[in-house]
Order: sequence, then structure tokens, then C-alpha cells
Amino acid sequence: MAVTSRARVGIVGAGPAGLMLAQLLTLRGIDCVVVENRSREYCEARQRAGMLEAGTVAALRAAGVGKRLDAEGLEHDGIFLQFGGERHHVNFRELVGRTVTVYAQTEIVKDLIAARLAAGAPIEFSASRVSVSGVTSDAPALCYVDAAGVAHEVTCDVIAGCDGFHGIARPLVPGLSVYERCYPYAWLGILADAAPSTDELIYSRHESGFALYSMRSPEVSRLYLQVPAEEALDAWPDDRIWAQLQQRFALPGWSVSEGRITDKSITPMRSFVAGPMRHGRLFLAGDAAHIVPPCGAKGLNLAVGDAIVLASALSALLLEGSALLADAYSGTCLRRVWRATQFSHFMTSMTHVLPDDPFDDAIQHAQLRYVTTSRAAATSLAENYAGYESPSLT
Ligand code: RFL
Ligand code: PHB
Repeated sequence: MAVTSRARVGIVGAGPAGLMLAQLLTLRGIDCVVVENRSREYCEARQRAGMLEAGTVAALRAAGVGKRLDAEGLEHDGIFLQFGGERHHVNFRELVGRTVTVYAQTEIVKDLIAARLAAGAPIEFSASRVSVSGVTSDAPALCYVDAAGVAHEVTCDVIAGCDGFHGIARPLVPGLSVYERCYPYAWLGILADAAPSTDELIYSRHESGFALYSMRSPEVSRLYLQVPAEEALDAWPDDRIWAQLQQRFALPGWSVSEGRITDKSITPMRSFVAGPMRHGRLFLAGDAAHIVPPCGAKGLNLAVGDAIVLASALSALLLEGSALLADAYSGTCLRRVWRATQFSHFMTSMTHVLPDDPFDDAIQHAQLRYVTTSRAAATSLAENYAGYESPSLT
């Protein structure tokens, strides 16, 4: 027999989308349960995103989790675009009056978990057999077995599927429209104990492939290399990685500072959008509904954006009985998602090398020259990178 209980909102997944939604609902006095199938340690260590739009920073502050972000986040005025042996600065602050901030997803997840636990609200980590039922009824249920092996059935008003790309929520939406593009390359990402030798991120298009220079702190670098899709990690010993990074970022009198590699992984690149993001009383948020290639740094920002829109919609629905925002939720999110999908596709296509494709090569150089010489083109890039129509907490 399962232990039965009630919560207004059942949240599946303790990634940025689920944790931010839980934080915002709690601040509005709406109780929720958060069920996560991985351990707390795993969630807090999973290396992923790092670049936050100004709107995301403002939202995290307004949600009461901005203290460490303000102390440790690295504010950036723009990015460098490198190609043809030259490095060009695109200055967002000057072009659109906004900045971006490097603060790792691991730290946001830690801050949100700490805030929830400090408020006395639990998170069911290491849950198993997580399932959702009755989403077209008035009382959907979230069932799971907790870490101690006890079965639970939580009756809710609403379920939020914040369980990422491989979760259980999206398949519960019938008649989903799916739009997908898989790219013929992947990103090999490393974390290294090395002081970054650049103050802004460098997106470099080189004949050997794309490379991105990012960072996590004044002592830790985060670097990525374009590698073929389906590439094995074994093919990339540390010395090969550093040699490729030195080659792809090379400029006279400048080099990448090297150090001990502490994390290494390969991520496939895909664009994926599924809609509608709602079925009955089930709402999808974040990677559960959409994935963008990481070039352009949109995934985490979209996940936080969905959580903001959903928190307002659920407050109106559950506290005031108004379904207006809930009915508009999917359309509101998908408009922003498609803007970010187009931008990420644009950034990826402009900088990643397709072997033996001279036409694509020439188009890329024409586009890179355009965004680094035309103020109008640079402004468009800056406006999208810094966040176009990001939802805010009001
Ligand atoms: P997440 O982070 O995948 O969290 C989903 C959570 O749900 C759990 N889960 C389940 N829980 C219970 N029951 C089940 N059946 C479950 N199935 C899954 C999972 O364990 C997990 O804890 O999704 P969310 O919250 O939507 O957040 C999305 C972001 O994580 C993602 O979009 C970003 O990391 C993407 N991304 C970047 N985004 C940016 O905005 N800026 C960046 O600079 C950036 N860089 C990146 C990235 C993603 C990368 N990878 C590895 C995909 C760089 C990389 C390399
Ligand atoms: C990162 O710091 O991990 C990062 C930054 C910018 C991107 C992707 C990833 O476009």
C-alpha cells in the first residue's frame, strides 16, 4: 500500500526548471512536491551550462537565490568571434545595453536546492518508479518509491514535467508535434584547473573545427571542441585535446593556458521542439519540451524562462481560479523557444565546419565578416545572445 498525500503541484525533476518552479511557487505560498530520480550529489555535480542572460540573473536574484551569484558570477560585456586568424569583440553592453554572466549550472542547482531545504521543504532525491496518471482529470497523481523503498501516491492539482529530454512526462502528451534537427558533429567539453587566458568567451571558427573558450572562475577554464558525431572519448587523450585547442584558438603571441583536466564529456548536438507544452493538468517545462545546441547558450535560460511563465500561470490558476495564463502557457513559451532555436541554429551553422563543403565555408565567412563589420548585424546577435523577450518576475 502506498502512503497517500496531497500537494497542489507535483514537480518531476530537480534540474534548473523544476527547482526554479518549486522556489517561485513556494514564495507564492503554493505547496509542491519535487521528485527526482538521481541523488543530490549527482544533480549538484552534473557539468553543463554556464552562461546566463541578464534576465535570468535578475530572476534568480528576485527568487532569493542571487547572493552567491552576485559574489561569484563573472559579468561579461560581450563575446569574441574568431575566424581567419583574427579575433573580433562583439560588445553587448555598448550595442544593446545589457551584459551576460558566467555562473555554472551546478552552482544554480546547489543554490536552489539549499534554498528549498532551508525553507523546510523536502526534495525526494533518488526516487524510483516515478509515474504520473490522471492528467486529464481534476486530480492527477504523482507516484514514486522513495530512497528508503516506501511507495507514495501524491494527489495534485497540477503536474509539472521538468524531467529533461529523456523524462517520462513528454510521452504523456498525445498528438505532440515534434520538430527536430540533428547535427553531424558533437561537442567535447573539458573542465581544467587553468586560469583562463581570456576575459571574454571566444567562439572560434577554424579549418580544423569550432572551439569555444569559456570559464567557471578565475582559476578554472571550461573549453569545448567540435568533434564528429558519435566520436568516442577514448580518441581524445589530454595531449590531443590541448594541441587542438592551441591550434583552433591560435593568435600570434597568445596561447591557451593549460592545466589538469578534471572533467571530460561528449555531447551530441540537436535542435528539438515539441508542442503543445501542456496536456490537461500536465505542463512541460525546460529540456522536457525543447533542446537547443549549446552554441549560443540558451538551454538553461529557456528552462528558467519556462519556470517563470509557469509559476505565474499556476498562481493565477490555483490562487485566483483564472485559467487565462495557463491556457496561454504553451504558446507564450514556444514563441520564445523558437526565437532561441533559430538563434542557436544560426550560431552553430555560422561556426561549425562541415568537411569538404566549400560553399558552406564561403557562406560562413561571409556571415562572420557581416556580424563583425555591420553594426546592425552585430546588434541582432547581441540582442539575441543577451536574451530577447526574456520573461521577468513581476
Ligand atoms: P535537466 O537539467 O535535464 O533536469 C531534468 C531533471 O529531471 C530528472 N529526471 C527525472 N526525475 C524523476 N523521474 C524521472 N523519470 C526523471 N527523468 C529525469 C533528471 O535527473 C534531472 O535532474 O533539465 P532542465 O531543468 O529543463 O534544464 C535544462 C538545462 O539543464 C539545459 O538546457 C542546459 O544545460 C543546456 N546548456 C546550456 N544552456 C545555457 O543556457 N547556457 C549554456 O552555456 C549551456 N551550455 C548546455 C551547455 C548543455 C550542455 N549539455 C551537456 C547538454 C553545455 C552543455 C555541454
Ligand atoms: C559554458 O560556459 O559552458 C558555455 C558558454 C557558452 C556557450 C555554451 C556553453 O555557448
